[in-house]
Amino acid sequence: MGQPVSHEGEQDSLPPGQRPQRGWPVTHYGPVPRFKADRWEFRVFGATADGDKHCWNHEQFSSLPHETVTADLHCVTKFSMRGVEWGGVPARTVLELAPPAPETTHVMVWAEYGFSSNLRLVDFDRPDALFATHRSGEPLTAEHGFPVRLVVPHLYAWKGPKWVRGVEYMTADRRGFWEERGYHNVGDPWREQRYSYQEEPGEGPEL
Ligand SMILES: Nc1nc2c(c(=O)[nH]1)N[C@H]1C(S)=C(S)[C@@H](COP(=O)(O)O)O[C@H]1N2
Ligand SMILES: [Mo]
Repeated sequence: MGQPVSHEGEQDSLPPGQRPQRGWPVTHYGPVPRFKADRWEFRVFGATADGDKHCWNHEQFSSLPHETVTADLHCVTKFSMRGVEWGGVPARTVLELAPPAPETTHVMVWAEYGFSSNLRLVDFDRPDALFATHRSGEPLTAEHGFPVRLVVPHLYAWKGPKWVRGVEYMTADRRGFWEERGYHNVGDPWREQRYSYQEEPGEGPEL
C-alpha cells in the first residue's frame, strides 16, 4: 500500500465557473455496459517500450497494488463534487508495469463502446491519476464505471473514462470522443479550458 494522495484542504476554492454538487449524478454518453468477467481485459498497446501488448484479466488487474486518492471532480457542465475518495491502481503503476517507448507523448484511454479520451503523457503520469475501482471503500456501481474508471483530478472529468478497457501509447496527439466533438483538447478546469474553440496553437491537433 502506498501513501494516500490528498488534495483536501490544499484547495478550498473551486475552478472558475464551477458550483458544488450534492449527491452523485450520473453523467455519460450512451448506455451502461454490462460487465462480463470472462471477456474483460485491460490492454496496454501502441508505442510500448518492448513493442508488445500487455494485458491483465479482471482477476490480475484487481490484484495490482491499490492506492487511495481524495480529490474534487469537475464536470464541464459546471458542477463539481468535493472530496471524493477513490481507490484503485495508479496510472504510474500501469506505466511502470507496461512502460511506454521513449517517443510516447500522449495516451488514448479506451473504454467500452469505443469511448476514448486523449491525454498528454505529462497529465497521465501524475501521482494522483488513478484507475479507480472503488469509491469510499465500496466497489464502483455499474453506472459509475464498474469495474474501472480513470480519475485525473487536475482535468475536467470527461478526461476520465468510465468502463476503461485499455491504454494506447501514442507518439503524436489524436483527439478522443469529446475532444472531437467540441471539447478542449487539454481540459484544465483552472484555466477554464472547456471548448475546442478556446485552444491556443499547439494545444491540440487540427480539427
Ligand atoms: N465511458 C464514458 N466515460 C465518461 C463519460 C462518458 O460519456 N463515457 N463522461 C465523463 C463525464 S463528462 C463525467 S462528468 C464523468 C461523470 O462521472 P459520474 O457519472 O460517475 O458522475 O464521467 C466521465 N466519463
Ligand atoms: Mo462531465
